[in-house]
Amino acid sequence: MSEFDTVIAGGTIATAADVVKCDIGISGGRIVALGEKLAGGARRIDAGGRLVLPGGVDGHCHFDQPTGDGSVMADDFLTGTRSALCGGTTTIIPFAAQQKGKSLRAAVQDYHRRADGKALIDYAFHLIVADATEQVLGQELPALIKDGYTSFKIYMTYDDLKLDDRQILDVLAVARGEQAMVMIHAENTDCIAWLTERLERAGKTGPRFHAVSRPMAVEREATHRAITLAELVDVPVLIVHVSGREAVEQIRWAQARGLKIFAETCPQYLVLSEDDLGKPDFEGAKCICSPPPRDKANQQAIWDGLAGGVFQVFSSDHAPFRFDGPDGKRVAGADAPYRKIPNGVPGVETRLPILFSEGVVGGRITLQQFVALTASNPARIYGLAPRKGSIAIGADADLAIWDPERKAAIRNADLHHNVDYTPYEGLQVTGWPVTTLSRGDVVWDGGKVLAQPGRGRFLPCETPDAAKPAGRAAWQR
Ligand code: DUC
Ligand code: ZN
Ligand code: ZN
Repeated sequence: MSEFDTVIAGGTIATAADVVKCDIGISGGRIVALGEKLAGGARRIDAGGRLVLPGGVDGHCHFDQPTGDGSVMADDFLTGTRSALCGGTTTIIPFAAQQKGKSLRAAVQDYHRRADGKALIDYAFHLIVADATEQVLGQELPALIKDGYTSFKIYMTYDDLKLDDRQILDVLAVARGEQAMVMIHAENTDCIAWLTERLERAGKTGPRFHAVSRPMAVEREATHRAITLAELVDVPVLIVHVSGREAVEQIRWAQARGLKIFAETCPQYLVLSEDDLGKPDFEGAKCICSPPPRDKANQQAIWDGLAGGVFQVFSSDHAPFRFDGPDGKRVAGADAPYRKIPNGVPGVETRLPILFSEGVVGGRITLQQFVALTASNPARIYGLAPRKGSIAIGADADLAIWDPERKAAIRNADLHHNVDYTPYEGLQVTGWPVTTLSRGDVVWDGGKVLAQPGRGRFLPCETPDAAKPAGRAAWQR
């Protein structure tokens, strides 16, 4: 009998550090050998002419998350993970979201029920802390962090989710004490409300005014405030879905001062723009997300931030709402004001191909940067390394084998989510994952999904090294 269940032979492997020609030996779902001309293998996969990359870790996506406005997310753990693996992603981290007035622990239990028996690939949970009560701060959150839910998102806007500055300081202090990673949605809620009131009075309610109600200054101010709050508490934070230059400037400034500020951006800020929100016949609603897509100059600023190391994480922020039908983008009516249109774009399957094509093939980032941004860094920052996010002895054999030359236009008809559109329809991309392995199982090959519902496992996360404080903070002395 061979010592390997599977050998991936003849490929060029890439990690965040290196690009080398090397075979991979897999046994018991893990990588057990890296070397030239590995013999044996009950199964041999010819990766000649292909790139073999760590499977993607999507550190920000929303599947089957309850909403407060009657809308329903189109993807659950089955269709969401199916779409993910077809695009080369092998780990997802969606959100167990607390509802105001309810228990955080109950949200986690409910979210496990939603995932159980459905996921095709492995998954961890971030938490969303929407109600910073004494019970949550003193008991639920510390206990959940110890149980392996070591990262959580907080919001500076959205009425049903937002925390004020005082509450943010409280949750940051808990994160510091328990060594959790805090993700912050940074937009100034009062500015958005004030602008929206005036736009509505003037009858300016079409999808394109979504962007007018959330200009760059709204994000810039909140980004700066989030950085300041994190500095006061002396805790690292990660600013999610950064959309343009002025927020990038704030983060770069903070990083240059030695503050531990991490940052994430997403495909929609590279290839969509405010012009897409202005498409006629309500089509602009397809691209409504927050922060909104901006303009070409801001797209360039995001590229500069990716190439220059301001960003550590590139996620999809997949938030799937159907365009047609009563419970998606049109939940408040066929021509509803932008304020009532569910926020979010689908993108868990197209995340990697868009960054690969526009970034690596386009000469804007290196292949190693691509791997770092899409797999290794999110695994490390969210406490899943060394098991996930890299090609190394002992790591899970979560791999994506890419045809780096495959050219195609993105078509919703070819995607595997349960959404009836993609905002990237017609975008030409070069490179696509042709085979995906999850813990050594081939789950996507030859255009076919080969995984069974329920094979994906829940991953408790470690407290990330990045969240370990160095000594006492000034306010603790
Ligand atoms: N913005 C978010 O903050 N979450 C989901 C989708 C979106 O657009
Ligand atoms: Zn957000
Ligand atoms: Zn999100």
